[in-house]
Amino acid sequence: MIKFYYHPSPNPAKVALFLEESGLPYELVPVDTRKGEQFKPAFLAINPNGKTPAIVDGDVTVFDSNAILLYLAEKTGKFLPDAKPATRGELLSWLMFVASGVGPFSGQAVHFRHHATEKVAYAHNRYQFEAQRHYGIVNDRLTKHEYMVGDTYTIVDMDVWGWARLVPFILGDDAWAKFPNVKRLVDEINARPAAVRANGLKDKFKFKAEMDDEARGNMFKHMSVKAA
Ligand SMILES: N[C@@H](CCC(=O)N[C@@H](CS)C(=O)NCC(=O)O)C(=O)O
Repeated sequence: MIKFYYHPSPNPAKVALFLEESGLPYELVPVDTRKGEQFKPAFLAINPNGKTPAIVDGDVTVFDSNAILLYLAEKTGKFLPDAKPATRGELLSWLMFVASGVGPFSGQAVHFRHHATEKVAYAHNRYQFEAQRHYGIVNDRLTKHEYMVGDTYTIVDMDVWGWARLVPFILGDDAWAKFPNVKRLVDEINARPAAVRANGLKDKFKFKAEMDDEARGNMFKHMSVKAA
């Protein structure tokens, strides 16, 4: 059975959604990142990057939410668009766009909006601007197409959903007004029974909720470890 290394946060949520959508049997393994469990040697052997999600499927180990989505889609043949080369090009492009753009810029936008221990206007403005720019591109895409790739719900929509559920937290309470088609997709996915089950996984364990000194020490290593 697939072991799914999970924390209730945006990147693991995408994998939770795929697993629930596909019906693949899996065992949930909690990794409490605010307590520093991502740095245990046993977990670093699975993901040297020390971040969730990761999966172990027999003798196959995959880390990074985007790699896991592609692996699981190819394994099951589910939630992929048609196999035409042109569509495959779109799938890979949008998957990498979310992996290298939407995810990292959303993460940094959240960091400087909510967590930075000093207010840094330059960093805040840069990451708010870049995160908004990325959601603008997704919104334009979803203005012309019902789903991100092809005419059907695929892993790219799941990939977008992981972070886009949190648009008001990332960009401010009024941000949805700028991205109505991203909201349409998020609302549609949130209403799916698999998404309700994926969202409910967080209640299966008691994860540390406080963002206190212990959590900051584990999540924001630059505060305690100097760069070489
Ligand atoms: N590119 C990775 C990013 C993974 C990532 O940043 N995971 C976060 C949760 S959303 C995490 O585990 N953070 C713990 C830490 O940074 O120590 C992916 O998409 O899986």
